[in-house]
Order: sequence, then C-alpha cells, then structure tokens
Amino acid sequence: MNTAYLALGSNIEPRIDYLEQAINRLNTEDNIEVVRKSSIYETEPVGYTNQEQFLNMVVEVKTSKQPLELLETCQHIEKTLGRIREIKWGPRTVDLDILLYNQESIKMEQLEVPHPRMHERAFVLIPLAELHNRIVIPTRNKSVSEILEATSSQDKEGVVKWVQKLGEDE
Ligand code: X6L
Ligand code: MG
Ligand code: MG
Repeated sequence: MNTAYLALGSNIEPRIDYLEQAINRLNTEDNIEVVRKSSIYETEPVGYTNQEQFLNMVVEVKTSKQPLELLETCQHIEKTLGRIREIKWGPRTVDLDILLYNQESIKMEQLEVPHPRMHERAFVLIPLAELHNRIVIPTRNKSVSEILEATSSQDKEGVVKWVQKLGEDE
C-alpha cells in the first residue's frame, strides 16, 4: 500500500461542497482510502491574484494505484465536478494535486512528484504540516516544518483557518 498527500482547492461557490464532493469521490474509488484530512483554510489567491479567495486543504490517502493512475483519477474527479480550464491559474470548482507519493521523486511528462512548487505555497504547506510536520520533501531534503520556518510571514498571513458559519450554506 502507498501513502500519498493530495492538495485540494476551490474558489467557485459552493466551495465547501466541491471539497467535500471531491473527498467523497476519492473514497468511492476502489483503490483509494482517505485516511486523514487537514483543517480547511481560506487563502489569498496567488499566481493570478484578481480572483476570489480559495478554500484549501490537504488529505492523506492510502492507495494501491500507481502515481499515473492516481493522477488520472484526480483529473477525472476535477472534470466531473465541473472544472473548466479557461484562464491560466484562474478560478476553479476544484483542483486536486498530488503533492507527495511515498517518498518518491517522479519526473514524467504528465506528472512531477513532489509537486514542483509546493515548497513555495503556504496554502499547501500549512495544511500539510498539520497532518505531518516532519515529512520530508525528497527533492529538497527538507521537512515541511523547516520549509515553513523559511516562508515569509506575509505569505503565511494569507492562509487562515476557515470556520463554517452557522445558518449559512457555506
Ligand atoms: C509568481 C508567479 C509567483 C507565479 C507565484 C503561484 C502561480 C501559485 C501559480 C506564481 C504562482 C500558482 C491556488 C491559488 C492557484 C490555490 C490559492 C498556483 C496555481 N491555485 N491560490 N492559485 N490557492 N490561495 O489553490 O498554485 S493557481
Ligand atoms: Mg493547484
Ligand atoms: Mg492542479
């Protein structure tokens, strides 16, 4: 059995529903089990900043799927949840990224693991650290907590724990 960490993000309403549906679909797959979930964070958009705030989280999965099969599953779930790719780095119903797969370094045309930019993104590092502070990003030989220590406080301030408001759909 393999352990993978997946990053989830959504910035089109209902954001929380998209995250929950993505997790349900992962769990419905025969060869994937979601074993742990981070808290949900509300995050300032990065890359393309003229868009709504995101909800981001990280999940740990156990899977007998190989990395490319896992990628295909993630892409299929994005599609069935209505993801349309218009603007590069633009709004999405749901984004599912493979961050880590065991402690492997994988470089293929379709897939790079660890996710090549994960060490720069507080919206990935903070929820991942909640699940596994000491996990090492093999391509950088550094733990998530070490990388977070080197992340600017401005980047970290853009990532705030999200609390569901009573009486609202979201
Ligand atoms: C310079 C150039 C600096 C590009 C940063 C950063 C590009 C992140 C793309 C960048 C750059 C990305 C999410 C997001 C995106 C998300 C939040 C991306 C891909 N996805 N912002 N922006 N959460 N908060 O899930 O990650 S687009
Ligand atoms: Mg992404
Ligand atoms: Mg993606």
